[in-house]
Amino acid sequence: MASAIFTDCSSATKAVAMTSARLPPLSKLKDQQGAVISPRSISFRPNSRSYSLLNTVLYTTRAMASSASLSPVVMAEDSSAKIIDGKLTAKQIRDEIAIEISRMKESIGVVPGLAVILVGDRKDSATYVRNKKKACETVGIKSFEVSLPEDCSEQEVLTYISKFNDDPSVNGILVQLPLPSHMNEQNILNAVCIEKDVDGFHPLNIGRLAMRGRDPLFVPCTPKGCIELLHRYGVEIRGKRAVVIGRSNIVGMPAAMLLQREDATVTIIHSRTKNAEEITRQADIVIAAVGQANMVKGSWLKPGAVVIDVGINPVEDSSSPRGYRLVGDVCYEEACRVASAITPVPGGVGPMTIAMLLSNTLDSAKRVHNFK
Ligand code: NAP
Ligand code: LUD
Repeated sequence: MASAIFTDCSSATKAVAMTSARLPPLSKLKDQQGAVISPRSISFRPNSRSYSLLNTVLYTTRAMASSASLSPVVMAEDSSAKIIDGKLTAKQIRDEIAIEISRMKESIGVVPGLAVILVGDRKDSATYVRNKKKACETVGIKSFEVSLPEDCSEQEVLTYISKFNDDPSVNGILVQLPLPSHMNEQNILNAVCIEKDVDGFHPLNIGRLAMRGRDPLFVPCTPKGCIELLHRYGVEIRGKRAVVIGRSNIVGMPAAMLLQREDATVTIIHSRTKNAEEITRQADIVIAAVGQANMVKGSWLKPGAVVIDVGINPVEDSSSPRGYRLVGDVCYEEACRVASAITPVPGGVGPMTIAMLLSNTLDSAKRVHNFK
């Protein structure tokens, strides 16, 4: 019977039944190094079955100056994949941004402003917007929030966008997606002026991202966060084979473009792709942005691959106070045994999305005030 092979990497529904009983909790992850060495470079070991990392070269940038306060690298007890810690990295980035914003305030007397428009009452969207607002506060960005009811008109949203386009204290405008189905997403995204398009979703910004020799004013936050993690963890992209699973406008497609701009050889997998497993197994870098809990199994991965799991999927979990917990698109426990490094869910790409939004908003304010 199917239940005999249930693991936490079964489908979402199956995962529910077995989760708490079979999984070592994250609290059992053990610290293998005493010293702070994260982030460090991760090398690909395509033919190795002993998945430990090579080069533990320290990554020393100004960004890392604050790393003295980081906790040591943690590795899962029963595996050797390095955990790419998005929560920690996002905190470092927020600290860097806060310093820049203080410098800006002292020097020219202004702080960046971000306007967020939320339509409807989706719980997940409300959580993300609340977290974005909180993150703005921690770094010194002034936030403006508009919450509109589910049944408001497209025109009302457009009116707010126009008002924020004209407001010089607003440097970034974000319309939280998805929008209610009666609205035309394209009309709304097109209305944000490209100089304030901190989501990077305007077709002009996406077009520039796609073209060689052109640069967008802003890069979409989630894919930018994925690449930032690869950079900060010293993962080489140039010349590597990358597979992006998913081709959405907000994650998969721009992630593939970014990887290509970094000289990776990129394959995109989507719902009509045949042999997704086989194609994924050729990749040195896998970015999964599908929205299917635990779809990518350990057997889909080349030993030593670096895995960035964008997926955020709620699965029922009666042992959790919320009644559910979040899992990625990648079966984490299996992938940990094969990959050389992996992002967890939660605590991986999600916090980076918000950090990149702050970064884009700061860049926007710097650009308009010609502040270096
Ligand atoms: P989306 O718009 O639904 O796109 C999903 C993509 O996956 C589509 O391109 C779809 O193919 C493809 N796909 C679906 N089922 C597939 C299958 N069985 N095999 C191969 N490809 C398949 O989703 P999204 O907005 O990109 O989000 C994807 C996931 O990332 C979700 O879990 C979302 O919650 C999460 N997310 C996380 C963050 C973050 O900050 N961590 C940000 C955004 C999204 P087709 O194009 O052929 O339909
Ligand atoms: N729309 C986004 N819609 C949804 N997770 C996000 C997101 C933070 N216009 C616009 O912010 O960039 C956007 N622009 N998106 N998303 C998803 C997408 C949008 C998703 C997750 C998180 C932003 C996040 O912080 C936490 C984590 O992964 O650790 C978990 C949060 C929790 O619910 O516990």
